[in-house]
Amino acid sequence: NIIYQNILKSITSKEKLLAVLIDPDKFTVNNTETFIEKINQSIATHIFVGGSTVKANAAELLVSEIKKYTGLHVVLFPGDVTQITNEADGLLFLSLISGRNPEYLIGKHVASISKLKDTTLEVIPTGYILIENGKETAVQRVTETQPMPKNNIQNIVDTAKAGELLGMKLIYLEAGSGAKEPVNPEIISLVKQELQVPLIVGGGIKTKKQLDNAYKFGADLVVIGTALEEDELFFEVLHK
Ligand code: 1GP
Repeated sequence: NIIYQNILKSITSKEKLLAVLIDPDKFTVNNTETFIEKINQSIATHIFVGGSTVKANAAELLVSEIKKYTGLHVVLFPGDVTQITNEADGLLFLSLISGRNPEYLIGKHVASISKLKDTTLEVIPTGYILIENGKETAVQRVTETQPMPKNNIQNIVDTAKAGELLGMKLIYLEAGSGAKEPVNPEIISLVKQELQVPLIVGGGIKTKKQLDNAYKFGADLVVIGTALEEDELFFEVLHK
């Protein structure tokens, strides 16, 4: 379990981790080489692949293309079972613990087992928590769950802690792809204080300042998707 060990190590060494999220549904496979080259020259440490509405096989095709051009670990961040492919290195086995839809708490997981039987993927159980950010997000729409109200921070903290006590190895605070505002610093910091396991933060991070803030308040790994997809110039402030 090299991917998880590396994440754990980063906590003690205080090295901050950055995952660039590529959504197979929004990404043109022909751009892979140039885009991955930019990732290679940036401070990114991981590549995540996944999305809420990906067509069958699109993820597999994209991952095998990505692997040609980078040595970074490619980790699946799947919206559905069809996105699971052994071409990747790891899999965030996400349970949407902010919601109360049994399909996304355990149903999809059961359905994925035939695919995972002989898998070479490093499977990392992850508690996934969707937080309200002012507008409806794809995760909310697809999973038919409500995000957690951002004012009830204690409830968010308790949810994260419950995930950890259930054995989840990572907790992911999600504002939703393309969120207007990232998860607010107070939430990050109060959740971080209660957790032993590493904390991932993503959704709506568009500036270096917001990235640094997420780290400052306790994120161990930050995920950026939309901002890099829409404006590759953002890579310039993320240079190694
Ligand atoms: C979404 O947290 C990720 O699931 C990244 O969000 O696309 O807004 O960067 P963005």
